[in-house]
Amino acid sequence: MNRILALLAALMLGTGAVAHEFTIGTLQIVHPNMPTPFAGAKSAAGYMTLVNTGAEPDRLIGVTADFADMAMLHESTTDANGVATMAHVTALEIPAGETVALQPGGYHIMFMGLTQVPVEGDLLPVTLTFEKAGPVKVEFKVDPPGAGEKGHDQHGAAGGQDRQAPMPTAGMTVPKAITAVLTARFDTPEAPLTVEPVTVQGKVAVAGWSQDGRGGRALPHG
Ligand SMILES: [Cu+2]
Repeated sequence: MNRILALLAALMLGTGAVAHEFTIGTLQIVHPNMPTPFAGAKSAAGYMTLVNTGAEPDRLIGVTADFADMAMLHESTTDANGVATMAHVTALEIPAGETVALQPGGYHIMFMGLTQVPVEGDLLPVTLTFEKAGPVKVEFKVDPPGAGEKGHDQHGAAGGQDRQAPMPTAGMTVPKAITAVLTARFDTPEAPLTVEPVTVQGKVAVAGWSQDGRGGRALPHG
């Protein structure tokens, strides 16, 4: 069943996307991909489908890539008022026997501070670390620009803009990095963004924000 889901997920990726996959233990990593970012982009989003065919849950707890200063797991959500927010997620659970999709508008890997220009067709080496299965080297395929990039633009609280502001670099603390990401993504001269102190509680980082009379908390799921 999961095998079929994985294949379906791979097939539904659209024209031009050729599926590939990697396996470690009972985990399948189906078609890790990055839609070609805009020219001059400082960051890019990556997607994939994770299938756990085993009897035990596992968790994605780390991402590293040589082609970016920093790679992070993000979750985009849109509330009832259509306000999009994103949050840094420190771990993503893949329950036993289930499939978790990283896709536009939801979970994604964000590669920040690109140190090389991704070109369609490239296979970019990335190391994913799972809590139980351990580290696995995969290749993110650079796919045609498409829906993925549009989905990622919805990070912009002020209407989906993506200004590609400078992204934080390695060496920052997690709270500093989150504040920098929120500010870079959402702050505009017309609607200045206030990011309240980011607190890290165990494995959960909480960022409060307010902008233009609205406010909220960017909360990763635990
Ligand atoms: Cu993101």
